[in-house]
Amino acid sequence: MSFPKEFIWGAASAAYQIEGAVDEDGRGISVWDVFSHTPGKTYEGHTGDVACDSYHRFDEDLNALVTLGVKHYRFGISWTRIFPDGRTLNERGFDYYDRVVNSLLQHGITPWITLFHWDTPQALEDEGGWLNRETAELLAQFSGVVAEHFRGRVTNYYTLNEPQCFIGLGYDIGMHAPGKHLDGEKLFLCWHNAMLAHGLMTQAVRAADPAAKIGLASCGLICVPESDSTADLEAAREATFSIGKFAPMPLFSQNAFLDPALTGHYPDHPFFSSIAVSEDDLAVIHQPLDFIGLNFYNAQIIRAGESGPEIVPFHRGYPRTAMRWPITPSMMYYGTKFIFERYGLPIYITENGLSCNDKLFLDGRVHDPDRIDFLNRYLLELKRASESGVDLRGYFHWSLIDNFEWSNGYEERFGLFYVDYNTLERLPKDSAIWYRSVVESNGEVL
Ligand code: GBH
Repeated sequence: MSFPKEFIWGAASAAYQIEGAVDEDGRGISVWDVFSHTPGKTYEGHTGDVACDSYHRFDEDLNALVTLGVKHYRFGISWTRIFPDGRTLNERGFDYYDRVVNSLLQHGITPWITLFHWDTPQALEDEGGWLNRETAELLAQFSGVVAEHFRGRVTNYYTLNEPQCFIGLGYDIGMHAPGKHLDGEKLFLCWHNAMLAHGLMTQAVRAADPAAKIGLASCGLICVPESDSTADLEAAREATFSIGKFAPMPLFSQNAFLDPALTGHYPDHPFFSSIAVSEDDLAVIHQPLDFIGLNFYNAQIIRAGESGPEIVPFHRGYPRTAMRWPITPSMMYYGTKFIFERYGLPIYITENGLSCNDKLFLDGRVHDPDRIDFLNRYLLELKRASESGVDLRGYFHWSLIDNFEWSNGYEERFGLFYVDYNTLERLPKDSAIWYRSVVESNGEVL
């Protein structure tokens, strides 16, 4: 027993975080261009103007993938390269992605496209962005055009990446683009339009390519039990799906997205009933999917208390990443188990990783034992999940290379490859070489 023979190993990235070339070949500006250029919004005013310059250096990214020996790459297509103002098609926008897809295929690497990783066209944002249903319809139109364009070359698609973040961080707490502060009905309206986008995107991709395989990429609170007693296990499961009690906001829950998308119902919580939603809309949101993608970083520890689940605070000195996110490997086991048992679909880990204070050592290399230890722990728990019957299909590491970490700019390094931001050179960290051995052995070296 171990990972299944067909288990896939990959790495992930997102368009705005790596591409740069923000005004080339007709690209339009997105909310992240505007937000990152607004003083005070990102670490030291960092922007994605150049990022890793992947737009001109895809060959170097390809080399990185080949070095890892991965046969799968998850990356984003920038909406504003293809529809600069959200409405007008710019065919030139495909040139770069044609190069990417064709060279991946030539190297036996399967492309996995993320259709939306947060880069709403600013022209649509100026009209209200996710407050408008039309934003959802236009994103679906874009998705259909992408699937049509790549039919025969690309089979795998993710619709939305983490609506929990682009609505929660973008429209509620304002920490991400477009930096708005909405609440109540307005916030739910944005959420509902994002859910509609997911459904409409799925329909549009299937219409353009009936052979397409489609999933979503969700995040949000995962709770792990303090002990392996049945009481703690059930408390952790209950807490994971109990909206608004343990997560910072109601929408920051896995089931805020997964319930409507996979069961056709919003969770039973006032936030999700602040506006009456029609059965027709719910039917649009509830589309047959091929898999669930989960972005897993950290969890909350829960125990069974006298009157229901309660939080077990992280003790002093609890292990944390450079970003101070707690290290909670067992989420790979419990999180995938809870979600598999609730929804029954095959699961891919679409993101998992950490930022470390990576730097060049005197010997000219990047030694990152913290990343290797973190991954070893998380992947062992993923293996345990797989062995215990969770239908796990694959793992994409976040991220292939260091990149623009949103409001944290280039301060946080999530890559298996170190990027020297002066020369833009990519250099394998120790973890890259280690991950290669994991990939080669299908996890036997863990
Ligand atoms: C993902 O989002 C994004 O998809 C990706 O673009 C990004 O680069 C990557 O992760 C790394 O950040 O409560 O302080 O312990 C991350 C979503 C939301 C994960 C907040 C961690 C809890 C942090 N994150 N979450 S904390």
